[in-house]
Amino acid sequence: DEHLVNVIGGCCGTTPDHIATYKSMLQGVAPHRRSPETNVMRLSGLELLEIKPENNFVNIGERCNVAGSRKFLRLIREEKYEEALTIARKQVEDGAQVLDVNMDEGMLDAMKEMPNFLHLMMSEPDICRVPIMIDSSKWQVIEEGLKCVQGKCIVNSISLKEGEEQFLYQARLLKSYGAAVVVMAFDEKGQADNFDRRVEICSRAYKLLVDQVNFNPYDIIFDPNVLALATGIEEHATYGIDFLKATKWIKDNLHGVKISGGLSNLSFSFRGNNYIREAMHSVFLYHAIRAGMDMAIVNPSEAVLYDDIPADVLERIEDVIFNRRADATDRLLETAEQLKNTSTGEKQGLQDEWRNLPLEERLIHALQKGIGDYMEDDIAEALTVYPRAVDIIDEPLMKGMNKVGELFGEGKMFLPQVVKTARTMKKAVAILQPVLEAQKVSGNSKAGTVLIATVKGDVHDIGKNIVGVVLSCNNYEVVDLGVMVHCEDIIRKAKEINPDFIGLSGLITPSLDEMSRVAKAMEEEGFKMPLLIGGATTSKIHTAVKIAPFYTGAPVIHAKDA
Ligand code: THG
Repeated sequence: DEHLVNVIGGCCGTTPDHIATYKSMLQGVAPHRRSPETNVMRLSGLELLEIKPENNFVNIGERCNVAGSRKFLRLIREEKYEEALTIARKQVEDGAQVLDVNMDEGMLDAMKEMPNFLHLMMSEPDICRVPIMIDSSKWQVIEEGLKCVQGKCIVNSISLKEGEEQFLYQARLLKSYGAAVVVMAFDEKGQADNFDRRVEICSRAYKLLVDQVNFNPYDIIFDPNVLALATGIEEHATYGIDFLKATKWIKDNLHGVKISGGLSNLSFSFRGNNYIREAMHSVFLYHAIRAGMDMAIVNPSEAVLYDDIPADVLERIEDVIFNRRADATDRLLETAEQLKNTSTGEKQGLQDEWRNLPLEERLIHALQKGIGDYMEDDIAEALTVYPRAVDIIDEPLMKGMNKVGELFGEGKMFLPQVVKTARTMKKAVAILQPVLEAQKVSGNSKAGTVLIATVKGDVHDIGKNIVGVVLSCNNYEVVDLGVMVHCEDIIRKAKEINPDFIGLSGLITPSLDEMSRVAKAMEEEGFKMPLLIGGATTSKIHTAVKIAPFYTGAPVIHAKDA
């Protein structure tokens, strides 16, 4: 009578007679009719979550991610599922309105872990009252996950990186599962990292979804790629402002869609300094929400509020986000350093004191701080002290670089500082170059040639580009094949240039399988150069267990960083 049901029946204990009596009771009764479509995004766990303009902003908890939390990874690896569930519960208590779940890690069987953990979540009412975001870069894992969730979930993610056919196939399946979807701004050429590419890819994906699949626009979430800011690499300086501009464009032009992003990606450069990271997150969110961002994958327990950020810190963060000045990264680093050791007694006036140190210490100091200003003078002096130019590289300069490596490893230096250091090294080497040439005995002053590539299926290259910069600053010739590079192309190029080693990079889990494939191909070719494995999902153990056995020509080495 309340028009709530479409089907009536009975199970154990009922008989055909019992069921038959329904028939007479149901004469003239109208079944449930589908509610008209609304102009809002609707998601659900046990409870409905409507995303309307007046909701302001939706928090998606990031912590149940084996790639984004060491603790969660350890708990899953050790099968401590009860404790892993407490991480999910705490996020809901801290205000998460959706929970992201990601099991992509080289040594885990995500096909097993995803359904297992989702089933456990589904039986905890205080967890599963919120919608789930199934996060994986493997389509099969997403499908396994879709079979486990109740309510209307979000799938994170699909993209055009493998072409339209695959995209349409996946979108149709998602529609039949009734899921909402995150579409990453990737295509066959790679990851969108400027305004135009973001607009190009999202418009194309929108047309395909709406016109060809008849996907409900209110079920589409675009992720225009939140990328790391203040990395020290010039090309990255526009990442923040272009994201904000693209967000606004998408909201103004692609009717109905929502915008999301992984907020913590933004501050990877400042790992180890949580205050600056959290402050960057809240400043970026403040502007992103104004540009039209509807939701973001965040750590819901972060506590730094936009309003509490001191004006000078805020200004420096905004300088970085809006790319307002050339020295924005340097100035933010300075602030980060000050906030780290607030009791630092270093006065402005003392800053040049290091010029009075002995030569070797001055060179080391200059490298460590990335100060190139006095390099000409110091190198000229060094040339009168060291017998050969190459000794200057081998001794003080390398000592400085090793010190930098050590500090970076201990989390005491941040990426942009390391990049600056590498540039200073490059400057020193450039000054020495003519002398090196003149003193050269045999014909080779290069440290070596390296062939690097992001493997097939993977569009990420920011880390690899940084490695490329650092290597070339250290006198290597770097041949970079780019992203989504097919195994055959890597082999062909290696045969042509015979590099001293090959470096494979990847950020997502499927890349791990692809790396094993390249190792096998290198074995078949009888290659003899070392293979270096690097990138976010790679690990020492995965390299040892799943890649190294396939290639016997030379060592296979897991490389944590440049
Ligand atoms: N877009 C979409 N999905 C995504 C991302 C995105 N999913 C994954 C990721 N990016 C968002 N999730 C995280 C989770 C954690 C962190 C960053 C992004 C993170 N973790 C700390 C670190 O690595 O320094 C914490 C480490 C720890 O606790 O062990 O920064 O962009 N669609």
